[in-house]
Amino acid sequence: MKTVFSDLQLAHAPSQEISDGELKPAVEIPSRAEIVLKTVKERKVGEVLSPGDFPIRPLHRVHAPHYVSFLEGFWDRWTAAGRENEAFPFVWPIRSLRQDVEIDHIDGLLGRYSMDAGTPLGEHTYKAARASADTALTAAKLLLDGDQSAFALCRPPGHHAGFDFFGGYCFFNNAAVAAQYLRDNGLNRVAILDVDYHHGNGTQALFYDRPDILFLSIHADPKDEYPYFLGYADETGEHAGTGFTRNWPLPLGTDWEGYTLALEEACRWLLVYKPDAMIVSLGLDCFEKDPISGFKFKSEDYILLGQRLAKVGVPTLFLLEGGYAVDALGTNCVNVLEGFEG
Ligand code: 6XA
Ligand code: ZN
Repeated sequence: MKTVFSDLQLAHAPSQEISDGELKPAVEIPSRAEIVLKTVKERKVGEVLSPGDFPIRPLHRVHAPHYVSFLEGFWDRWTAAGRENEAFPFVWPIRSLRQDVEIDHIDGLLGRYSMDAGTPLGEHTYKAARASADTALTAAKLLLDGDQSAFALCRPPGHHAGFDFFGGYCFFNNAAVAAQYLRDNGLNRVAILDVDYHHGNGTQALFYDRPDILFLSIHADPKDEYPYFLGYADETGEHAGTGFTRNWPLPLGTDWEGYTLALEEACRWLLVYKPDAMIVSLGLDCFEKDPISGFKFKSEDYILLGQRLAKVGVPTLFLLEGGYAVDALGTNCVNVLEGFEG
């Protein structure tokens, strides 16, 4: 299986994040990608390719052009306002505040285009996020060109990012961009299986009314875990997309055994849907030692996950999402890829 990776993705290097009422060391850091790349090479998963340069169009198929422009111009505006540290949003246009006024202030814009205060933006964030989306697109193109599987070593991750907002360490929704690209280039049905510990709210929302992109997600119950406001079992799609979203919220403390029932159900949906390709939003934060999560996967369980996904029997694009136990991240990730390849 080929891996796609770009060094530019390392340029987004946040130092701190806001969590638990503190400024803590950031967990979505470049070494995550570096250890995965190192393990891919050591265990000889396959060739490592650099992404191609894609035009802005595939990104605009998923994200609002004004949101993309906001991210692109953000650092210049931020520094022009006299700021020099990483940026965090802190005010949002929620219920009873106006949605219809045009915002010009950089702090207002940060709130307008975000869902949380936990996602630092820095000088090179846009460049890295673009490279991450290009990584996903390049891997998607490998499938279109006939590869049966590919691994997009994406960073920053994507599944929380929506049409016009960032959050949960995500800026561009790499899985969604890849799915739409596959649709735009001849595939009729694409499935996204999100196995990150957190619900992929951005991906779900982007395709909620569409039958051509099935979204399946297994994750920690949002009543106990981020993102709290989406990812419940009664969310099953709307309009033409009714029945084409499925969520399996699981209790904190879930281990591989507790997970497999949901995974089997998700695989059954995949068999019925018969997608032309499947995208796996591969978060590795179900791992027992993940510093921000509460599931109990062991490293060996990731081999089983890969083996099970292979049985679905469709061209598969693996795309890195979360996972913060850096020391084990390479092992866990390559376990999935090797399990898949058999
Ligand atoms: C709140 C937790 C963000 C979750 C990030 C993640 N700071 N999403 O791993 O999949
Ligand atoms: Zn996650």
